[in-house]
Amino acid sequence: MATKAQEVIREKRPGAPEGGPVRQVTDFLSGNESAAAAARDIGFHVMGYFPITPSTEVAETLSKMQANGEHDILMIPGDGEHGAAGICYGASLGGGRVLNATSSQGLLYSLEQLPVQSSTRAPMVLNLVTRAISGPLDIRCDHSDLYFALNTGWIILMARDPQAVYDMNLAAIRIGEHADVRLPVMVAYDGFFTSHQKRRVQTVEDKDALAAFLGHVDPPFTALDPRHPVTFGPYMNDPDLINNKKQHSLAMEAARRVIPEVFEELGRFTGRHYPVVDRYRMDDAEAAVVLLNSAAETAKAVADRLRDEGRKVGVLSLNVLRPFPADVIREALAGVKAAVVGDRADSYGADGGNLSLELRAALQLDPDNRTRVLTRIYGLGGKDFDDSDAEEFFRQALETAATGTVGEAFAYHGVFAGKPELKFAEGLPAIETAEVTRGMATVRENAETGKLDVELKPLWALTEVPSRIAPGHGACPGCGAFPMLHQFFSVLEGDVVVLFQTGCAMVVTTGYPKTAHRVTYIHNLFQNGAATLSGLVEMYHELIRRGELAGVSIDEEITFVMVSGDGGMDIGMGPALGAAHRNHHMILLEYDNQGYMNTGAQLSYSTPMGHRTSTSEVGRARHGKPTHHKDTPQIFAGAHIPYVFTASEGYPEDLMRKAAKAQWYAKHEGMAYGKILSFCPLNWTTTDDAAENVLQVAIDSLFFPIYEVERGHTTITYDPEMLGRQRKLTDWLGLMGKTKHLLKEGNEESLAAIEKEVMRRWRRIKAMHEHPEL
Ligand SMILES: Cc1ncc(C[n+]2csc(CCOP(=O)(O)OP(=O)(O)O)c2C)c(N)n1
Ligand code: SF4
Ligand SMILES: [Mg+2]
Repeated sequence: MATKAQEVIREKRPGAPEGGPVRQVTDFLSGNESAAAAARDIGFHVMGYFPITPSTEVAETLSKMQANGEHDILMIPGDGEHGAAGICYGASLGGGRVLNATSSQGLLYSLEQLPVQSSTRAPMVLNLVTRAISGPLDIRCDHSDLYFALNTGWIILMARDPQAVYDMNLAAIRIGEHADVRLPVMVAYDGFFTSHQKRRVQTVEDKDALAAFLGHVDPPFTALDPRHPVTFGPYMNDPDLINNKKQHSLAMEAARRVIPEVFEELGRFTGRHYPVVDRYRMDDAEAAVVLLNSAAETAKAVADRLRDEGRKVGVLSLNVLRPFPADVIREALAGVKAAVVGDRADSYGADGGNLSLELRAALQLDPDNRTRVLTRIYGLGGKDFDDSDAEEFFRQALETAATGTVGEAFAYHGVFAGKPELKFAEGLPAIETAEVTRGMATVRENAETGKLDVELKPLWALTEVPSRIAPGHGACPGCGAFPMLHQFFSVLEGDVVVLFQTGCAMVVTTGYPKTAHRVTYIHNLFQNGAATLSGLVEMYHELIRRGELAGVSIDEEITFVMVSGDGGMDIGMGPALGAAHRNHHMILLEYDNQGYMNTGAQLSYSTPMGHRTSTSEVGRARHGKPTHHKDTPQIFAGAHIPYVFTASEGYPEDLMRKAAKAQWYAKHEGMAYGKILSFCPLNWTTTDDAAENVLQVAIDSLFFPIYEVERGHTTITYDPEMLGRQRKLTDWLGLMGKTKHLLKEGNEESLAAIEKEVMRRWRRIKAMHEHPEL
């Protein structure tokens, strides 16, 4: 019997309009733009997101649209995808419509939240723009992320082209919110192939008709009705948990029925029809190729050609991956003698990826099954799947159909043995300890002040220290990250091991098979670098303690340095603070370029208020980032590590003195953290050679105070006020394209808010400088 809530839902769904498809407009959109257009048209209440290539553009496009007043979705930037998924989960418990978009590591980082959401039956839509998962890092398409989603309990719709992305987003609302289903829905489309290729896409023009099609759903339960309190997620174990899971399974079964119903209605509404399984020239096919998303479209063109030659071939691809349409597949393959199933990800050790394994399982339920199945792992890391690949798949399927025997049931397609005779080109030789141990800085403890005194050799002498990062990396001209890293590293004595978190400095220095690093370098994803390095530091000390690292004494200790962008101090803040609280002997060095630059200048929490980024656009309805910049040095000061500093490449002596202190503290007392303002001409929109002036005015306008916190005591090491060099904040904002709008009429309020906050923070630092107890 239908519940009250279900009756309400059904009542409010008038369905497709009578008399043909709804009024639509034709646009020329990429897959990501289609997802954004669908989001705009659906009018989600909340979007929680975190940028990751190739899905970032969904949030970026929505940000542009928002600045132009085209929608009013509340867009909440997460501190990482785990946070974004949490935001989405919370928002969906409130009952409105919720959106997210992610890829690859983003999906994996949020993975543990996904079953929490599906098991509490909280619908939302997540656009998964498929991309290879790390490691090694690769930003291009395969389905290794998607396959991890299969056990999350989410419905998964597949979108083979930008039009399907738009349509599936509409369908996702109806399916997920259906009273018998109530599950979150993923819409999966191929990174770059679909996300970035533009096609003609029809979007709904008649917004009232769309609103009627989508209907309005009062959720059966909401977390926002205090008169009817609800417990979401009680502690539960045997025997309730298994019953709970059975209900989840029943919801998936209901989706099996609901999805074709919704697709049919969508077909009437838009004129575009989506079967659960797309059968292309399958009617009398004897040999088939089974593929997901864009690769299936390539195979279709090849199938046409082979059909012209009289070959009985067809292409099967899925529009729905969860629930897995086993019955439909079995039926579609009933007359097929051989099928090559292409998996764009491996399930290592299982002799197949998930698609082929599930397809095989579906077939074996038919006692009369005669279809031979070959699994081919293809297209990993964005490797193209072109006509010749499809031809090869058909050839293998036809051959198996003709002979009735399967040669190789499982194989990788498109790999090659390489040329073992070719050796790696030798990189630059390792840096000898003596080369970099030149006594450039002499550090002494000052018993009177309780601080360290540093004596530096003249600056010119430092230029003779060989760089631990070789020239020839691929950073933009004028990029500030490398001059400042060079300044910092040239003071460090002895051996150094570095860990770079994901970001510009990492990406531009290690394009396989080359590396610009002349010391041992580790990359870990930017959510976990600090934890990784802390493990290595402790292993090092443990090996020394046990006498298992021959001949190493404390005086020749390795210095461990993690290099992170400001974005890494958002998503990786938890592990970084964990490392800080454990006080490992290491340095955390943050180059702050005020955004996620490597992925195209999205806002980070360190982006100052009002600054334009690709996710805080400027337009008539929005004026840049709405919140103030994160005060990361003060967060680390609050963790009471021995040494915290800020610096700028514009004050090399100050920076180098601080580098020497950081090394001393990392060696003798524990963690040192430093934030260095790092020039990014590309995204700050300045000329390449503007670093000196822009950084100087950032400091003189008091936006970026230069100070250190040594054993809890704050010292301002360059005070523009005292030196009579203070500048107006507007002097700084006027220097960059990303902030010029703040000086225009209509931004007075934002400007006043920024000025007030900058002064408040400066006064606080000043007070701490003046009062040793603060
Ligand atoms: C879990 C995860 N989410 C998102 C990304 C995409 N991503 C890689 S680097 C980066 C931005 C890094 O910003 P920041 O640390 O400030 O370094 P920058 O690029 O500015 O130098 C993002 C969003 C990723 N690789 N992994
Ligand atoms: S985008 Fe900015 S931070 Fe990244 S390499 Fe270019 S200048 Fe440097
Ligand atoms: Mg950055």
